[in-house]
Amino acid sequence: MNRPVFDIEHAKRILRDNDLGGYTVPTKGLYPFQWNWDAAITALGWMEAGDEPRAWLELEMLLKGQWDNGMVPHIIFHGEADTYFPGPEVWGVENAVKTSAISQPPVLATVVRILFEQSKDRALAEQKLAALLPGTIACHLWWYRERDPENTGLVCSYHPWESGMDNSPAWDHPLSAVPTVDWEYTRRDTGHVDAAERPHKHQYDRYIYLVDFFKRNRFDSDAIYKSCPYRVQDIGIIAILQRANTDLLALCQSRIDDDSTRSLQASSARTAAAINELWSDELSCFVSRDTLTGQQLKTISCAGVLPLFGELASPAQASAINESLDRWIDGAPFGLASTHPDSETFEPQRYWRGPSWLHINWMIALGLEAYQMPERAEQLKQVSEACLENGDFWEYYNSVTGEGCGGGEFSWTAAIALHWLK
Ligand code: 2M8
Repeated sequence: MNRPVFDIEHAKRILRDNDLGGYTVPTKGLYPFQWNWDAAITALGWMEAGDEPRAWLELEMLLKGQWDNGMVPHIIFHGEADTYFPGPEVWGVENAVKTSAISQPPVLATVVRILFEQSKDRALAEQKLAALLPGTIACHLWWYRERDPENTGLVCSYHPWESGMDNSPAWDHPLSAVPTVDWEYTRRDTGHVDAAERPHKHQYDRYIYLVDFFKRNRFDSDAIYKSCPYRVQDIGIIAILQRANTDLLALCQSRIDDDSTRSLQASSARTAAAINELWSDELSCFVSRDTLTGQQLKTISCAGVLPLFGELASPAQASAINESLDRWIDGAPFGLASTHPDSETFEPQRYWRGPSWLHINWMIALGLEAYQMPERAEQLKQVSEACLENGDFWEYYNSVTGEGCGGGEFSWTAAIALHWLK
């Protein structure tokens, strides 16, 4: 295949157009603030666009929202906008920089490592790495301390939004145990995007209940851990954190060697020792687990493939997953479908219930390469390029038809195209 299949200048223009002065919105209107894992992926695009200072700045702006306890929130409300719900007043966080009260998949350290290794301006790279390392270490320590207080090796998530895969069918059951919010609100997302491509009201009612719950509990970690009605060991977050922790420790080598790095090493080892609890022989895939019921959440989703990226799978598990990818891609050729196409809950156009997401494909392809499966990694590249062939950079793609879905002119899609598919 002749690369690239997309217009490089168009991709760069999207980043510039979505730049609100040091941070990049995912897309205008629908998501008018800075999102955590979007920012990390987008920084990769800024690097490829040849603007190294701007790439580093994206991450520095993200850490401006970091909480004193180390959490990097999922949304940083740097500016004001009335096109998104729920905004800062609903979250109720009183910090100087307004933020949400949950986090998102911590791909940050992996991106810091890539930027550091790719950077041509070595003096700048050293300076920015030194500036970003303390916050990134604090972020990982936060995950292990606050989200795994019993040292199980498997961190937990308190909200489907924290997974980044908001309405994945994996969350249907645990979310059904959450009460619905008892006040009226107006969603803004379905004013920007076809409702058939977004979550349902019954899911939003519970998303907002949880936002209220964190506020009612004054964001107190202990209280929330003990009583949150939604507490899931999310295989996507766990795998991404494991990869990021390896990358962070590599960056710390010969720079930082103290209690914090020793603690991070121990955490990685605990995760590796516990990961089989999240393997399903029946599904030939990793799955998440509801810690309130102890039940595995039996959905075959792209998150269950991410342990390849985290290098958490055994060789036998990796080949079982690889085998299942044949049918997964045959059934949804503009993949990788976020939910397996043979699943009853598969919807090829609805957000995280079946569409394909190119930044996830990139992570999985890296995982496949780590497991010496270059042909499969190349196939993921090709299906990703097939999505881009209609000429725009959509938020996600219908995995059966290749049609673009959600928001258009989307930062992380443009960025990952520049970084991975150029
Ligand atoms: C989507 O999530 C937000 C809530 O965080 C939303 O729908 O309002 C998800 O796709 C998430 O993964 C992503 O980071 C965010 C911004 O692109 O949008």
